[in-house]
Amino acid sequence: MNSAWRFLIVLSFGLAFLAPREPASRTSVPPLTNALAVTSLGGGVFTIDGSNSAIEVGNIPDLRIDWDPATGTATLKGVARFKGKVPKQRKINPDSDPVCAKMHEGSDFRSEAVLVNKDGMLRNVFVWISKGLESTKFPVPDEAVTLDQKGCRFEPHVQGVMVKQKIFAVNSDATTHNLHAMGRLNENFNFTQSTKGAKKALTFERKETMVFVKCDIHPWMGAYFGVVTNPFHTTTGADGAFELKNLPPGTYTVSAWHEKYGIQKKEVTVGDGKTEEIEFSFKKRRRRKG
Ligand SMILES: [Cu+2]
Repeated sequence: MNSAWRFLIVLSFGLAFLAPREPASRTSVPPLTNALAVTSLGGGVFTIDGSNSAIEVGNIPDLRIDWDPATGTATLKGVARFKGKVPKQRKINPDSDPVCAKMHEGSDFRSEAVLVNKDGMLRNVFVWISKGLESTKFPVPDEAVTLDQKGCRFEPHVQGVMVKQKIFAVNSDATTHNLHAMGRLNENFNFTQSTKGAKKALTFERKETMVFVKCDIHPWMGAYFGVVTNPFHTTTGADGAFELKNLPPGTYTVSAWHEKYGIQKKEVTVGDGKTEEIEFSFKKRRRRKG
């Protein structure tokens, strides 16, 4: 064995030791300190073997090229379908808060985890380009997104945002709400908004799909953010449809996530000026026997 090979083997072992690992639980990862931060910024990353299981080597310059909107000629669109018997959603009892109880008096107040329309289309599926745009640097959008607390729910229930994009947390209810983020890589902010009209600006600093936000006062309230590094993300509406427009032609992995039914990925190639259609199909996971 020559010395060059020996050097590479030693280097590989050393780097494998440093490589990020999937955290075993929400609490086991020190926030923002490990090599995942490098990946999350989407900066230039050296890989040892050229595969997707990248081994990162410290902080290196951002080698990405700036996004050129003139290249955005392609479209990906499709639907998220639900297969099987649609589960009945859990009924929510808001009586712990008289303001919430009053707002939902006489209504059928239920969980919005699984919303399927009469055509079997699934709502609140977060869809985004998860691979294929690593070499492009996208500006942070000027527009803010809003997470409203309205009718004792978070609105919207699922939405995407870019890293560092401004998020306004708003309270539209005449009662006190709390926003408690439960991300693994992002700061777990935790604050209350006690007056109607309260508004606070937030950002997520790290790529993370998904970040759960809950209200510690009303246990039925939950929302999800997909925090991504490109603007090609969306959430399926009541018709289960999605569309990603102004995409540069290329080959991409499109990911689709649902809070109960997990994540699905599809690889798709779309040409210059073309539209490709994709369908995601979600079904209830089987419980393992024994
Ligand atoms: Cu609340």
